[in-house]
Amino acid sequence: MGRFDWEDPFLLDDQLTEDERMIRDTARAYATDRLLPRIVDAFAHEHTDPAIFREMGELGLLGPTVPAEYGGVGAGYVAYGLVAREVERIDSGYRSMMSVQSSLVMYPIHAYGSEEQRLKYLPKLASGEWIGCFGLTEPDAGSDPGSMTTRAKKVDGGYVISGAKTWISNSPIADVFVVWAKSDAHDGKIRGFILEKDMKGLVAPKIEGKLSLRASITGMILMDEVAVGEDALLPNVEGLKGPFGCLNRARYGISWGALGAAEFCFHAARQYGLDRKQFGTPLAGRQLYQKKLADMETEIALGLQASLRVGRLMDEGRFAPEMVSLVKRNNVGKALDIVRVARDMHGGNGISGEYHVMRHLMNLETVNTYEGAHDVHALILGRAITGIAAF
Ligand code: TGC
Ligand code: FAD
Repeated sequence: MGRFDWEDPFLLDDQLTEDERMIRDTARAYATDRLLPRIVDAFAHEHTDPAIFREMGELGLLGPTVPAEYGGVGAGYVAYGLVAREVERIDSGYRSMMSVQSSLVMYPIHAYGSEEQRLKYLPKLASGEWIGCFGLTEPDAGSDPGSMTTRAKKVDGGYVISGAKTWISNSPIADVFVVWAKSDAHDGKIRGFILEKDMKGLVAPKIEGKLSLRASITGMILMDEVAVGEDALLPNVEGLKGPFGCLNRARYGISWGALGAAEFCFHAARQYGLDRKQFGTPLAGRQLYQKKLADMETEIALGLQASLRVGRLMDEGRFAPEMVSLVKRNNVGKALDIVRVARDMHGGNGISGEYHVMRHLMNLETVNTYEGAHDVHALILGRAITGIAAF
């Protein structure tokens, strides 16, 4: 007979390699010791601490899948997912900072960049000395990025880029901007460009007053005839598959991360129910309370197994984007349900910052929308199931 561990019902831990457990433990210790003590204040005051990038960089948590010669640690995608889970256990905004840097900035420079671009940018992004952002979404092109209007015009020796990107994580504090634009030199196809802070014509104003993801700064990227050289073009990809190749990785990481937030709230609701007595007994002794905990544990355990499977397939080069849509959509949707129920189980205390559950709930509203909204992933799956695109 096997043992049953309520914190790890399917013995996920046993399915990891020694190296994966080590990276997971490093991320967990950092998140608990360094991120948890800061988050209540950071969220309340909408404060993003750029030092977090350098701290994560020191521990090898930025771009962990990038090979060591470029500053990464050459880890696999399961390890990357485990890092996302640990960081998002504390806050989705901190995971967002990490996953944009890793999957949306370092990945495209490594996968689509020239050797010069890799050597120039990746080590400083891996150490957190430089902060990166990823500009795909525009005011009139969100779920439909193919309708973007940002343009790269060919000029002697390079390009001139004009357009506006919005809802861009990290942009107001970014040094490096991976921006997607339609290029007239390439038949109007979408191409990636690496822009830098302080380029003439580029500004990145902050979007103030978010009620979600308040510890992660978000802004616009406004480009008014930004002149760049040929060396700014990512040479090795063209079309929407460029940005989507990055999104596959980030969405997969989110599928782990959202469950980290859900686990935090599940554990908190369990402890709250054991400690809190009403009608003469702990709330955790009530059937309704236990059913909610059982539902939470079930969805978290199933979701983690699914993400682990997709991660293994990714490491074997056998994943399909639809698998990522399935786990991103399911795990974030389930996490949102779990966290809302956990908020309810905390009663009045559940709305206060120090219990964390309401913050996770507000954050997951963003996570459900970005990187492909919940219903957009349903349509991606619907297309695969029926062969008919219903976007
Ligand atoms: P569609 O016709 O489906 O495809 C156009 C081209 O792209 C290729 N492709 C993919 N390649 C790799 N991976 C994928 N997942 C891919 N999906 C599509 C496809 O093969 C085709 O290639 P080619 O060579 O034939 O041209 O394109 P569509 O315009 O019909 O797209 C529809 C849809 C809904 C799938 C897509 O537009 C979509 O996923 N929309 C959601 C947009 C989105 O996710 N935006 C995210 C912005 S970044 C962000 O949110 C960061 S937040 C991060 C944080 O803070 O953590
Ligand atoms: P819309 O596309 O307008 O969608 C609105 C609603 O309509 C959604 O419910 C959607 O599911 C639904 N919908 C859309 N199309 C269809 C359809 N065909 N059929 C049925 N329903 C549909 N973007 C970046 O490029 N880089 C970033 O770093 C980044 N960071 C972000 C950080 C935050 C905090 C937020 C909130 C967003 C961020 N985004 C980023 C943008 C994010 O990816 C978009 O918000 C997302 O893709 C949805 O686009 P939209 O907001 O324009 O919504």
